[in-house]
Amino acid sequence: MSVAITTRYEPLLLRHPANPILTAKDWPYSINSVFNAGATLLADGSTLLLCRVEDRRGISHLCAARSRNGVDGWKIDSEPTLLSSPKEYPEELWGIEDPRITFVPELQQYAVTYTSYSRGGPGVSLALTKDFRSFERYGVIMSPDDKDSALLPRRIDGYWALIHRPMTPLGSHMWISYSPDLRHWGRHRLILEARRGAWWDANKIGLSPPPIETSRGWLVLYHGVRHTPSGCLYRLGLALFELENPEKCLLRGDSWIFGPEADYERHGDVDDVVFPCGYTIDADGDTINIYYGAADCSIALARSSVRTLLKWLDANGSSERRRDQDR
Ligand code: BMA
Repeated sequence: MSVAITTRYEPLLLRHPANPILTAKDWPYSINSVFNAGATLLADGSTLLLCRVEDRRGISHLCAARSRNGVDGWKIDSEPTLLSSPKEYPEELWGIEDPRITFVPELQQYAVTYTSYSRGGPGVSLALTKDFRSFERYGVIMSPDDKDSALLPRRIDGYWALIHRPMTPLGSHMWISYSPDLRHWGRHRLILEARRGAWWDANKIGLSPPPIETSRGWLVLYHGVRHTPSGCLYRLGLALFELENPEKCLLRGDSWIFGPEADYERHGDVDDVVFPCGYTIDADGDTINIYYGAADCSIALARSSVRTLLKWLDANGSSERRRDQDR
């Protein structure tokens, strides 16, 4: 196998000069940190971030922030928008984390999938909302240990499809599951495996923001976790899945496309973490705004272009057949 060695790389995601765009200092009430936010555009064109807020006990809740331009002038809810309710939902005992938002045209609602941190470990929960003020909770839809989940915006062959990341002692890989009603889930299939050995995405990967629907397929940004003697290193990679069969990976990039470099990404409560949970696409249909948690302490923004990401995958991605030779 030949490996292309390059001495320089072109950054695919450009950090916004105003980074970090949201920190604990911006919050209207006392918190420890704010990071890992789901994102969506609202009907009036403004941006909504549903932020993971960690309080000063270590327990997380979700809080909405709205901005006209998606960069500054954030109007933050004056109190938590979605708090864990362990009395009705015991799986939320230790908080709710890392929301991903999918607008579902058929339901005319936003589906929010998030990690509920139970005594039995992290699981995936679902809530539907029209306005990010009231929520219809569906409870746990994937039992522990499972996280890094998002719903596809439309049915595939008549079934809702959810990407998620169950954890096993042998590795944490990305799976897809289907449901007729968003409550009962089955037909579980492995769709993307963590690599092994020295790879940047060895042993543990997970979906980052919800998949991006393009004419070429579902473009997926995923995170890979490298365990190092000084802790974990979170970086981002790219893959493309077939539109009508999202189980089929068409291309996967070999190298990571974004990793911790700026000071606010390298140092925080958890060093060396970039962790996007949401994106918005501008009116040009191409510019993508990626919102990511930095070092589990703040929210930052990086911009790219969907066309450029696809072009990069064409040049740097490999198909299933070639990947099999790497194993
Ligand atoms: C992951 C998630 C994220 C967090 C990251 C780094 O497992 O729990 O919420 O940002 O670890 O701590």
